Amino acid sequence: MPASVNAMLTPPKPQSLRTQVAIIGGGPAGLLLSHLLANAGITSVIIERQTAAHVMERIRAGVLEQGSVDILTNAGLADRLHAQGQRHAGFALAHNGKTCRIALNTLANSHVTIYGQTEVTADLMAAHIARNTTMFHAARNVSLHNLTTNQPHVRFEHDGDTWQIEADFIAGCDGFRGPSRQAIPMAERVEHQRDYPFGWLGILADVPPCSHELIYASSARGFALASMRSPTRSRYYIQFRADEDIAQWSDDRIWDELATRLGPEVATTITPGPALEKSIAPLRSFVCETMRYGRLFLAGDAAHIVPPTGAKGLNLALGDVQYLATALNAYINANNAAGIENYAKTALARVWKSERFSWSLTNLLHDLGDADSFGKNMRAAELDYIFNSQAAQTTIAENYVGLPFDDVLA
Ligand code: FAS
Ligand code: PHB
Repeated sequence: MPASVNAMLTPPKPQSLRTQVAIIGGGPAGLLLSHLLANAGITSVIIERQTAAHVMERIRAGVLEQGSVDILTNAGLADRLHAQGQRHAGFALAHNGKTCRIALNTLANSHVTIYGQTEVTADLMAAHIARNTTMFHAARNVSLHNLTTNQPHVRFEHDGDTWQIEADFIAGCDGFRGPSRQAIPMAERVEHQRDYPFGWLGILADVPPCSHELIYASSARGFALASMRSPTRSRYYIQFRADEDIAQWSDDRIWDELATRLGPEVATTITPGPALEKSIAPLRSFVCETMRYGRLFLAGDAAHIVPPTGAKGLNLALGDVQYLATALNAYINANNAAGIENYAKTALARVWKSERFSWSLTNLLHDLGDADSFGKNMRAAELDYIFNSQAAQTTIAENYVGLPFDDVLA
């Protein structure tokens, strides 16, 4: 066979790179992990399917636990967060026109910070550009190999070239639909899932928030949430049936529905305005118990999903990454394998508690469409109990501000 044809048939030798940790997914989990590793003198490469602009445009979460603020602060990534984030010492539950304030500062001796995931991602990206991190955006056909050997590698296409990243470890930070979890043989994977027959319709608008703190409302027409991004930018959500068509929901219809569900008192303080963004998020609870498979470690949405009612998604992702960075640092720089051995167990302990809180708040505050009046009365009775019990409010406050971290090296 002529050499030219042979050359054409033989795939070009992939470009290859060697690093200590290959990170799949350049969302908040992957971006933060690379920073924490670099702060410990450990090299990494980030492989992201979307463009950097696409990743930066995502709206998503808005509430940071104090634990997440501490992680970003200790990593030297929180200057803008401290300058622009809003500290909230409480939030309100609303039901049948009555509201109950959950005082996070007095009941749980802590608070949360309102600072959008978009801003967190922008800060992480800016710091990566400053430290010249190797990042491949718009990577295609990412695949994972040799996970149970001590020479795993990742292959992908980028700008028409095939790349192979040789690494000591692979971190799967590629979200719910990424390839990392799928690379774990089904026989090795233990998964738990609960889907909800509704989603959230979110709207972002440059109007002043209707309240200085968040309001979670349970109404006969379903759930609603009044949140914010800044004193001039508001974020609202309404419970949305999975079979509904967003095209049927004009901005005016959404503002009217919010006024109805948040109650007459709050309705007078809502400032409607044109939607900058309108999107639907499905609600799901999901846990993959196999957060480690050989040299592959999963973190964030790649391993677990919570309904956003408890504002835990982003916070759990950042918590996982802190555990993983500590574990990899101990192994690589101190030859201490305790952390990588404990990682899955330690991370899952916190994940399951946040899953429970998010699931219980979702069931409490949403219209579950259950025909039986008993279920409805159970929820009404539980809300009535919470509105009148400091003990019940304290439980909610403790979980909302974020549960403590264990020592992954212990
Ligand atoms: P992410 O999904 O943020 O990042 C994973 C990255 O992997 C993405 O950039 C993706 O493009 C990349 N990736 C995927 N496949 C890949 C492949 N084949 N190759 C390379 N890269 C790949 N939480 C809240 O608290 N409040 C909210 O209101 C809220 N809203 C949400 C709305 C939506 C639609 C979603 C999906 C989540 C929402 N969350 C919310 C949860 C959210 O905050 C997540 O928990 C958080 O983004 C998790 O961060 P990561 O684990 O980094 O996953
Ligand atoms: C948000 O502001 O996007 C937000 C806040 C609290 C939640 C979920 C989302 O529970």
